[in-house]
Amino acid sequence: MVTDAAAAERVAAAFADSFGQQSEGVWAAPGRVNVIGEHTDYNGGFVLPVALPHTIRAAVARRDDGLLVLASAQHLGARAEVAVADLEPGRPEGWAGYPAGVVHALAGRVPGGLSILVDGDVPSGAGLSSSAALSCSVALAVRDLLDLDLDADALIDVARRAENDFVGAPTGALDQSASVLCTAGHALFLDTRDGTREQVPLDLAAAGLALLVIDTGTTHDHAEGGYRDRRRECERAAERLGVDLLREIEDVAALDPLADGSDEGDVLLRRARHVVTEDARVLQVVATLRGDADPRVIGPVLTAGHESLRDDFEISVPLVDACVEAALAAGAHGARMVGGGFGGSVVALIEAGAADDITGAVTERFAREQHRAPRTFVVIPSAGARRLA
Ligand code: GAF
Repeated sequence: MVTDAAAAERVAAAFADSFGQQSEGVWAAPGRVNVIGEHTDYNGGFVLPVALPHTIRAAVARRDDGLLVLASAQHLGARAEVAVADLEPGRPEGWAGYPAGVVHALAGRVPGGLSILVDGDVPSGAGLSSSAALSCSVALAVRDLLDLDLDADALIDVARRAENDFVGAPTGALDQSASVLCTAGHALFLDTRDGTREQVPLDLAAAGLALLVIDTGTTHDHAEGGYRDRRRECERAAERLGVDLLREIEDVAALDPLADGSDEGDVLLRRARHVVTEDARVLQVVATLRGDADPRVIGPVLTAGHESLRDDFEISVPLVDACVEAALAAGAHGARMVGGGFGGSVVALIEAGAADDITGAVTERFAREQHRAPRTFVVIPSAGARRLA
């Protein structure tokens, strides 16, 4: 992990190399790991993310030729150049779509053009929200540089629209909210229905504990299609229950009308049951963190979240299940998949000194499955999006 100062220096130097001029500033936004509250955001429910120390950094300067020119330290040679006035959803594609989507979402408020170089260390394809870190770093940069009147909620909305409307990824606002709103030493308890939030102190080290992220290194092609299907199923379940959002259902007994004996009814019941029970799990974890109970009791709640995502929401994959099993067998208090699903990372609540043993156990299990060793790191609850230079 690099310090903010070293990261700023590195991206400013890469900008100068790439554009032959100095940048006007450097901004950063973090990836996230969600402690609990998965697939609740687009249902108006609760989430509890923590910002990672891993960030995407954007060095930016204004231009006067109307062009948006995008470069990336991770994709050298893949420069994208398009007139701001010609931006339209879907073009440019790939990583450049996220910063382009942000500029598009601010259409009419970006006079002239912009040169942007991005650099970062949020693992991509790992369910740790590298794309929201990218969108949020650029959104913050453009706001500050052009002195736009956008508060944190408006910034989150610009970054979410870049992903939904420009890139075409039908996400909720969990990742963008985490990237903008999280603060060091805290988990962000967010009610996605009305935006109410609370910074919940998260000092697991004081209890001799740690959160370990295990990036399984697996992603699946159907992740986006699967995500879209789940979102539609939740909307359909809400419609059949006569509510706007599944968040309005607080008791699983209220889901009974979905069980009409049809296959569709069974699927919708299980999808909705995940959302309703997951909201309850977020509230349970927050109550534990606010009180003086031993945080080890959170472990089984995380594992129950995994079982619900695996069995009711059906978005886990065998390698991720194997990772959770191996971590639990090696002594983790709880473990669950994080993010959109169909691969990515697992988060485990462990004793502070157990990271090497648990990494070793998962590595051994992966070797048996003919899979390369996972990448792991202990989570340090870090700061949200900020200006570095
Ligand atoms: C992805 C999405 F981008 C989020 O909005 C959220 O739905 C998450 O999956 C699941 O909790 O990260």
